[in-house]
Amino acid sequence: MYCVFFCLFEYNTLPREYMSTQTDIRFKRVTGEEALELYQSNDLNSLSELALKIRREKNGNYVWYNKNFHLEPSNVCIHRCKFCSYRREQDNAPGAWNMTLEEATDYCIDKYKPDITEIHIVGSVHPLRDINYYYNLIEHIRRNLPETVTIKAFTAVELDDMAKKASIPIEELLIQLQNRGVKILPGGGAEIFSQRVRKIICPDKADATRWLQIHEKAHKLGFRTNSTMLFGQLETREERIEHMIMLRDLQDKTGGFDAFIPLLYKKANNNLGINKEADITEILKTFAISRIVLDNIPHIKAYWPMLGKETSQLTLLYGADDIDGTINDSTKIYSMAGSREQNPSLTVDEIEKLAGECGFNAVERDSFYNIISKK
Ligand code: V47
Repeated sequence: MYCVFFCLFEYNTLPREYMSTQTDIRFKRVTGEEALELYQSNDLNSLSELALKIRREKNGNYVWYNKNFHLEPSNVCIHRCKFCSYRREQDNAPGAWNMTLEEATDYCIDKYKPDITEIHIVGSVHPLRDINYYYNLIEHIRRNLPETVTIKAFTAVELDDMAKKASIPIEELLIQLQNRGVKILPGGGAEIFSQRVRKIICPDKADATRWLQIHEKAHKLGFRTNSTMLFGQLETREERIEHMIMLRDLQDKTGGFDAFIPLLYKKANNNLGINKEADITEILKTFAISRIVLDNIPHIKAYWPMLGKETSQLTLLYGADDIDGTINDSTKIYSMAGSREQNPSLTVDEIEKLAGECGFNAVERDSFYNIISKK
């Protein structure tokens, strides 16, 4: 074990090396076997040290955040993902919602404050909504919110369904959405790429190949996109590393991913039947390994509405550099799955405190990681 840590720290002498795009420091690229060896280590201090070195080299002392809110137009979904606590079978099921265009627009107008810079739209694969609803939704939002608000919208799974229903190629859908104002794709729907696990937890939706293909095509059209991994469910550590390496390979080709977001599986109100969530050491290790393996993805995001504020704070010491945003009580996916953050909202002061208590500086960013303000 010592040997793997030692090798990775010896930046300049190693045979296969990765030259960071931002500085001259060279890091050795880890293999899957090395990553697994690091994962098996209980030396959390060294894992933190290594992940911190990499995050400092890429992001200095910054903890990035933005001022954002989410729109979740519906939770009625054709897919029956076993881990999902959010979906409902039909519009009239208890706890279901399905916003009309007017309701969605009014919601956005209500949530918007002058300093908000991003709206994150993610919902479900509704059985009856077609492509016109989604085109109109983006058009209405673009007309009603100022240009200073970037639209980040629709996971690869939602896009796959829209394109299939409309019988159009995914490129055409992406171009139509881009023309209407979508700039970024969120990273959802990736879950875990392992076919073995996907067959059990989400057998009927876009598979790993399709998810990666949609992101690749989006990158080629100029979209920035995020990537995620749902961990702490049925997957093994090996499968997590395979997932990361598949993302790393695509990033080598396109460079289009801005962030990787390890999403912690939450067990309440779903059908996966797991009664123990990943514990804190597994969470911290997963963040550190992500930072180490994904040497070509600039940001590791700690999505605090799911992790909780305290755990998110700790992940900053294990490679995370982005804490998502202020949210303003606008997402239900994680509160319905049992997150401690039942009405997630953070003020700028709270974000600055959260980062500052770990020795970092909170920096407000726009959707493309340009600095808006820092202290
Ligand atoms: O794909 C659903 C996850 C994702 C549960 O791109 C669950 O900036 C844990 O992708 N326990 C959607 N996770 C959310 C998402 C996201 C969130 C924040 C930021 C960004 C970004 C993207 O939520 C799904 C799935 O992996 N999810 N149910 C659950 N019970």
